Amino acid sequence: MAGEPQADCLFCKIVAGEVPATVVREDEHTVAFRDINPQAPTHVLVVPKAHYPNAAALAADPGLSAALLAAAGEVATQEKIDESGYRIVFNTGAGAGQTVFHVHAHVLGGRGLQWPPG
Ligand code: IU
Repeated sequence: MAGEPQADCLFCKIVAGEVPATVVREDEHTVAFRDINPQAPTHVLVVPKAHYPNAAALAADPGLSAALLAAAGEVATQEKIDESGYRIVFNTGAGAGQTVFHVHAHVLGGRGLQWPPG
């Protein structure tokens, strides 16, 4: 069923507290934790607690999609990167660099960010 935890999913395990992570924010629907391999001074991943493999699949739940984006914005405020500017990225598909197939928003900031990304 859509959204059900997947036994082999790393981020489902982080959500369940079975794998440690540095959690910076949590609410009823989302968890935000620091990326283990940060690409910027602030690099936080925001995930829905429910399992959806990517952003396109998450779009089936508009309320949860909105909750995830709101949480990403709140992380940016909490991390004090909201005024300097930050980037929210959903790598979608292996060809775009997605390596963990539980949808996650990368929240990146704290340095200048180039466009287009590599
Ligand atoms: P991607 O968009 O699927 O490539 O992002 C996955 C991210 O998950 C990537 O930035 C990793 O550094 C990060 N990550 C993590 O934070 N903790 C882990 O145990 C593993 C990956 I594996």
